[in-house]
Amino acid sequence: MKELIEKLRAKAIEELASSDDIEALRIKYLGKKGELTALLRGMGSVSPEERPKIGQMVNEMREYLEQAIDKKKTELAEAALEAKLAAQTLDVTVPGKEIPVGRRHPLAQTERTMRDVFVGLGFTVAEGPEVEYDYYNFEALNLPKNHPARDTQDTFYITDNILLRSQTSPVQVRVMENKKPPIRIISPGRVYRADPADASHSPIFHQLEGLCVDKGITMSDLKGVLELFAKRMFGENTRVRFRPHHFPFTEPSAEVDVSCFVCGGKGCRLCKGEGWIEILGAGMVHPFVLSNCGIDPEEYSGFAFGVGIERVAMITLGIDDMRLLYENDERFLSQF
Ligand code: 2NM
Repeated sequence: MKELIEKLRAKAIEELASSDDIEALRIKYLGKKGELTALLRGMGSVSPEERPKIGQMVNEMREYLEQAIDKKKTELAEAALEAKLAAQTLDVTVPGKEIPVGRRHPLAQTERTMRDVFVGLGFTVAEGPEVEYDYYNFEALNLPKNHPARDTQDTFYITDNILLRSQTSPVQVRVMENKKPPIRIISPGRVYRADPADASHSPIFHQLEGLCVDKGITMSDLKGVLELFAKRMFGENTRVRFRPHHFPFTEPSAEVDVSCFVCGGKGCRLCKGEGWIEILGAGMVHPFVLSNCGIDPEEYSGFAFGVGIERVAMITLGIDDMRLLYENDERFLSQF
C-alpha cells in the first residue's frame, strides 16, 4: 500500500510537471472517481494497525497534490498573461498616424468665393450645356458670321452648327429665352477655346458670367455690383476702373481693372508697374441680344459681365503658371 502511494505520488508529480491541462490532472487524481479516491477504497485490505498511518499518508498526499495543482494553475495563468502582454505591445505614447484630409481645388475655392458674392446679392446660379449650338454661342449674341471668334482656328467645332461653348453666355441666352425679367443670374462653368496651353492660356478654362435684366437697369448698377465684387475678392480698399472696349453682345462695353491689392496702385511686380490689374469684361446687354431672346429692349435693359476664374485664382493665390492648376500635383495643390 505504501509503495502504491509513493508510486502514485511520483507519477502525479511527473505528470504535473509535464502537462498543461491541470484540470484534467485534478480530476484524474483528486476527482470522485480519481486514483487517490480509488486508493482510499482499497483501505479495506490494510491491517487495522497500519490504517491510521496509511490514512495519514493518503491525506498528506491529497494536500500536497491540491497545493501543487493550485500552484501550477497560478503559474500557467501568469505565463499566459505574460505571453499575451508581450504579444500585444501597445504604446499609448506613440503619436497617432495623421489621416490625410483632402481639400477643394484652388479653382473650386476661387469659384465658390466669387459665387458667394453674387449669391449674396440675390443672383442665382444657372447652368447649361458645354456642347452648344452655334446659335446660342454666337448668333444670338450678335456675333456676325465673319467675326474672328467664330473661326475654326479659335473655336472647337463638332459639326457646322454644334461646338464646344467658348463662353458661358449661351447659358444666359437660354435663361432670357425662357424667363421674363427680372433676371439675376450667374453662370460659372467650363469653356473651350482653341488656344495652345501656356502660362496664361488653356484650351479648357473657366468663366463666371453674370446677367441682370430688369426695368431701368443702368451702367451704375453694373458699377455698384462690380465694385462690391472687387472689394470682396481683393480687399475693401480696392478701387475699380472702367475702360471703354468693344464686345458684340454689349453696348456700351468696358474692360474693368481693379487697383493692385499688393501695392495699392503704386506699381509693383504683380501689376507690372501699372497699379491696375485687368480682371473682367462687362457692359450693357446689346438691344439686339435682348430682342433675339424675346425681351423688349424698349421696356427692359440689363448689364452683363464675364470673369475668368483662373485669372482671379492666379492673382489672389499668387500662381504664376495656369498649367499648374490642371496637373493635379499634390505638392502644388496642398499649398492652398
Ligand atoms: C463678357 C463681357 C461682357 C456677357 C454678355 C452676356 C449676354 F448673354 F447677356 F449677352 N453674357 N455675358 C458678357 C459681356 C461677357 O465676358 C468677358
